[in-house]
Amino acid sequence: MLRNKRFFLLSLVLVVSLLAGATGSFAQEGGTTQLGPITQRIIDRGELICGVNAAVPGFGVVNAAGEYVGFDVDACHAVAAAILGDANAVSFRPLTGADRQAAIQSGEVDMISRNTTYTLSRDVTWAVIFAPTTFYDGQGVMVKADLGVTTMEELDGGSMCVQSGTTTELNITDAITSRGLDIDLVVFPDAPGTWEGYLSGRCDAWTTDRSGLVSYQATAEDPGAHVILDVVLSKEPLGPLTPQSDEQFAEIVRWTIFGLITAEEYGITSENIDDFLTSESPDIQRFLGLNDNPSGSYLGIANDFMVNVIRQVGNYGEIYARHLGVAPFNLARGVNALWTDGGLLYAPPFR
Ligand SMILES: N[C@@H](CCC(=O)N[C@@H](CS)C(=O)NCC(=O)O)C(=O)O
Repeated sequence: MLRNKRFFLLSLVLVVSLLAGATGSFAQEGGTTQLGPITQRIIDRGELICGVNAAVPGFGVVNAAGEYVGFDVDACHAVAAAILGDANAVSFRPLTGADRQAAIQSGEVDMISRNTTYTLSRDVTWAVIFAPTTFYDGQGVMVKADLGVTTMEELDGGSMCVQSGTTTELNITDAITSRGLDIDLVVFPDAPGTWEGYLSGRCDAWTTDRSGLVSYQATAEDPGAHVILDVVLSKEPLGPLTPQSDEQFAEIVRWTIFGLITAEEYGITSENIDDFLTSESPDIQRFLGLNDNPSGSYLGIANDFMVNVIRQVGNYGEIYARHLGVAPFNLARGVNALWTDGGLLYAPPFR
């Protein structure tokens, strides 16, 4: 009787595992990759839902045609191309700094790609997985040129505009305290409000990520009227993030970002990708999933997923050049160059 019961239970476990395997798993050499719940829901709905910025030109903004565009926005397009084979299968949700935690925890968005700093407390308390850093940044301070200020110390006794729900707000408090300064913080809920507050004279200075300062200065009516001080108050490694509840989806996002960096390293672009499809190089064949070399199959997605990503979105360098390397930003790559060019961008091998 007991043996029969055991046999029944064992068979039940086997059938359930087989059924689970049949729904949303991809066969691959040496095993199967079970799709996680977020990957599965993206496939079922036929689009990715991505939380982005709508207020930082160059990184995430709505253009005149009503489309979301920018460096961070392209990370969403890349993930859509990786999973669905269509870079345009994305729906965007604008998020302010303070909206981010609730949006990712409630499942309102599948992922966020919005100048978000990778920190210990966010990693743990937001229950998220940060993808590789896509933009190494640091916090800066902007003042009006006619104020004649060149250092933080000269702002003693003055005021500074800052946005709530950001690392910026926390860092500036530390920076003021550690320097023994007396600077009043005037807090706003979003970037346009903070900028307007600074412009209208509510504060003497504006502090945020240097990328944000460059973005607003470059698109200001008179860029020369503002100066970004020669000070970096923090480390702000910015990149996408996904819920901890789906490690498999996080792997896809992680390797899509690594793929963008790797493509730049190999010199594979949206323009020349077809030339690489017949490459004799084992590295390239593995990276692009050609000639039965496993690549995307490890992730449960199209084996040649990076071909779709590069063809439709381009490599890291192309994305950077398209949004940040052009006027009015003309932002140098700096530490965001490849490691081979003295920068910090380094992707592990596709092997
Ligand atoms: N990297 C920082 C700051 C990010 C941030 O929210 N920056 C502001 C100022 S540039 C922004 O993007 N605001 C846009 C908005 O809230 O609409 C963080 O992750 O907290």
